[in-house]
Amino acid sequence: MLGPSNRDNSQQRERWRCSFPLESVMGIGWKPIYKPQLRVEILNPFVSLLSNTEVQACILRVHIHKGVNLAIRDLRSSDPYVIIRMGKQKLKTRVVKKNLNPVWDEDLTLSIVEPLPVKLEVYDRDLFSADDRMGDAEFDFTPFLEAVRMRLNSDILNNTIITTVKPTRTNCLAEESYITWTDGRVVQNMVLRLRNVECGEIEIKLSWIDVPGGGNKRM
Ligand SMILES: [Ca+2]
Repeated sequence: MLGPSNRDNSQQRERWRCSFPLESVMGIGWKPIYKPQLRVEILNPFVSLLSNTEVQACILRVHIHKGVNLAIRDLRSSDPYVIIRMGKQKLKTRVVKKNLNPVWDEDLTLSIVEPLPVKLEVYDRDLFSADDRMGDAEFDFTPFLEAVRMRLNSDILNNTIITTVKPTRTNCLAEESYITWTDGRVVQNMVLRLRNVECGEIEIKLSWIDVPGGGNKRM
């Protein structure tokens, strides 16, 4: 039997609980490919993903794979590294020296307290002067979170495409981004076109980390 506070919480969640067409949740450019159900029940994301009991379990892994055709900031090359920021969190990769197509293959992890946009910046490391800017980008991981919340199971074929996010004027995608069910989890691959620079793209992959003792065993 629910106590007064539990009942209040339950009623609050019920007030947020609505049924939306998937397109209205995913936004323009969203294209359903895996569709065992055409309508899903969506809770307000702040209530469902980020309730008090689940905050510690919300970890987003951003795999910084590589840069392609980055800008020259030294004589003939650059010494690039990547910084990602979300709210007050700031993480960075190592420096790859003298390389315009660096492969970092590094995982940076963000604690998700609220789904803010993630900003990515690229810099050229300099020893005797301030590091030079090599462009920036921003990405929204809301479609990825919604795919995680579908709570798909392992009966799905590996590499099934759950969602496709198309490049638009307002996102930094250089090409279509696929959210897939890969190796038993939801992942999203993105190619980000850098802004405020003459050239350059960064390839990343998002995934969700299980936290021992957290509430989201399958996230
Ligand atoms: Ca340099």
